[in-house]
Amino acid sequence: MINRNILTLDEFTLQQLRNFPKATGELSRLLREIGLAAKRVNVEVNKAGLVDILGDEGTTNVQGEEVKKLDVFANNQLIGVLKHGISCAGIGSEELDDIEIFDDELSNQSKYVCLFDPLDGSSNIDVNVSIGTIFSIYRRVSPLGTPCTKEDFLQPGRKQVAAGYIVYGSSTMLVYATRRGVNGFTLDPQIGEFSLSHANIQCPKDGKIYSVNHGNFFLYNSGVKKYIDACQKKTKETGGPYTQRYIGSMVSDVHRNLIKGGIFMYPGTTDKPNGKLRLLYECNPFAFIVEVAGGKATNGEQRILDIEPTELHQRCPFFIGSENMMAELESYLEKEKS
Ligand code: P6P
Repeated sequence: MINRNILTLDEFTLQQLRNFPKATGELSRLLREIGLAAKRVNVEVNKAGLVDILGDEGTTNVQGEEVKKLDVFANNQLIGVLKHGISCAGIGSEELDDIEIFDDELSNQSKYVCLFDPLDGSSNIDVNVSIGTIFSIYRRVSPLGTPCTKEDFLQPGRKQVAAGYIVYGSSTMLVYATRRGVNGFTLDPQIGEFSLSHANIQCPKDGKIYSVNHGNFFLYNSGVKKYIDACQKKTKETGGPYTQRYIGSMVSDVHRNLIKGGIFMYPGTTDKPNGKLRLLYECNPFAFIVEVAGGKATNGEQRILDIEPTELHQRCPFFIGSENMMAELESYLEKEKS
């Protein structure tokens, strides 16, 4: 007996559709397709220790990173559901050098394109640390009825129609945002459906958690170092004490800070001034989600969502989290500029 008080993802997206009678239902269908791929990935992630799906695929992806078998599986699942659906004209993926244009009659009529990191944090797979899938959805700028083009994907993050992630953690959660709000769905293994568990997620304006890789401390610029130093010196009287939480899996780190309040930083370093994280399918989706929830996201100089992309896999420094913590960080960065 399905508990009618708890909406499934499918029921929720259809309910949202009722609020927009003119909507075609394409976005709802696209979100449900991503949910289906996530359920299939979840099955493999949950048994990763038992079957020969662990370990490296023996290839390296466009990032030059060893490709884990689960990476390839997750990438194939997402491409499969979106290519055989009728709600997406093409995709960009961390695992693919270039975009994949679906170029069939129905897909060419689709309004949307999708970018994703199919399995972020995959270096953690072998040691059972939470990992995640991140996705970003844009309305095409190319004419309907034609194959999608690179320009459909190189849009600033503020143009996103929807964005979300799946975190394969102690439970499996799908969180997605549209301009109407951010909602979280927990996979209910009894019915095999994502069920609404975190309605209308708001990012607390303040927090006591800061997340950064301290191993790179001496490679950060002085403004970042001074902010981290300030975090370590917070007392009860100055809004602390803060705690440092960093598990090296961005989806989990940002998800925790979104729910509890906090700041996540992946700054540029002296050797990698653009940092490590990818603008299109890591920074933009999370920036959209956290801004809709009331937080902020910048590259240290400008709003992430205003960055005009030039390349599919470009990186950018990344600072995201609670509004007031981000404001304090920015005050340190500004001071060092002057
Ligand atoms: P570092 C995982 O590989 C990832 O892309 C993000 O999920 C994570 O936040 C970051 O890299 C961790 O990188 O250099 O701190 O190990």
